Amino acid sequence: MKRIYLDNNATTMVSPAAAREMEKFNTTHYGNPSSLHGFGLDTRPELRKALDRIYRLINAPDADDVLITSGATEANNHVIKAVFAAQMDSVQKNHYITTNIEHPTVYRTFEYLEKLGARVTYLPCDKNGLISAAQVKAALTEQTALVSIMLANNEIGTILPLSEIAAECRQAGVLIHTDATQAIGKIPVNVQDLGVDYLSFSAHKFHGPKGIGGLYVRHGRRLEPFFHGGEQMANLRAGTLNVPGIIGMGVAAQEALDGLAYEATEVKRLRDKLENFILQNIPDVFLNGDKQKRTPNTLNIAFKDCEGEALLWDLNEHDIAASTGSACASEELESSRVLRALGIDKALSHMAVRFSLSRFTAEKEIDYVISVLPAIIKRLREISEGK
Ligand code: C6P
Repeated sequence: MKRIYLDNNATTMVSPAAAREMEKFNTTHYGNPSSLHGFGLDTRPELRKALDRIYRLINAPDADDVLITSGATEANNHVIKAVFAAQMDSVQKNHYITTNIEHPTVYRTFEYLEKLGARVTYLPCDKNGLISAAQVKAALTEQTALVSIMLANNEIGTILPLSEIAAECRQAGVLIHTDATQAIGKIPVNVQDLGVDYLSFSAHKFHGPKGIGGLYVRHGRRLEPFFHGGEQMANLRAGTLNVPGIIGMGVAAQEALDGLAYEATEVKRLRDKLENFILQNIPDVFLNGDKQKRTPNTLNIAFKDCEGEALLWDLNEHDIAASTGSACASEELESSRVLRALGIDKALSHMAVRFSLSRFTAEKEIDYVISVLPAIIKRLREISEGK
């Protein structure tokens, strides 16, 4: 059997259809869309088509903007720093609300703003990784400029009640941003139902290419430019458009939308098969995150007396790829900040592993994992007990 990839929250395989389309725009239709000749002009209708597909994926009305970025990192940095820059002259609006389970591209950006004088409230999640609209309401003040809360968590998959949170923000006249990077392609994401002002995403999390993503901006919401020096993206982001990337993201967006029912049924069934097997057959295991309010592909589970890193190595020896948490924190010695935010025992937080599936995960792959996992865990536990 070929290698088994269960780390789809870190990144996904580019879908064959997206890869095929991108190839054309790398080799034959390689013009710069800003150029006034055939090579450039040829790309424009295809770019429009790709953007339309991206709008449809999040149900964005035509009047709203989707700023194409290099991914969610840029989108998160852009919106948070742009709101801060727009409020710089206002001592009245110097407060920000976020959570203690955000991706580092959000919370580290807020930590940076704190150094520049911003006041930031980091709302604590409950033991399942949930944040309530009531918590947000209680934290809102006359000074709050922006609330930034993720839609789905990357490590545990918990889905947060964003439409209720956004309703509280609207009521208070405060801007609301959500990082939807881990939600898109896994659950329906509809900016009109959510009622958010800004929303970030990355194509490589839904079988598009790396280095491309976007920031949705509701009509009428202000956004300071981040990159200056070009008229691209209505002067909001200078730089030659990544045409193959946008085209690939467009195809992936269409496929992600078409595949949502499959995610909710088949991908979830396979995730549940793995989860139920582990819970029923391996003693002393602890599920992290909310069992119900969770993305259908994600399973974060701690195996007592089994170091997460060691387990990853053993899985890798069996050609199975998983992770202990966020890929960008894989070099950190400290255990996951998200798991510690759940209040779980520090030692146990070092024993967690994230399995994340995709629509390309086959049942026989899950069956293989199930067939080798008990022996791997048993061996690692014996080592840890010094047997
Ligand atoms: N999370 C993970 O293993 P970029 O790298 O810009 O495409 O996406 C950053 C990002 C932003 N928000 C969330 C919620 C994310 O999950 C990620 C990427 C990966 O969990 C890599 S750290």
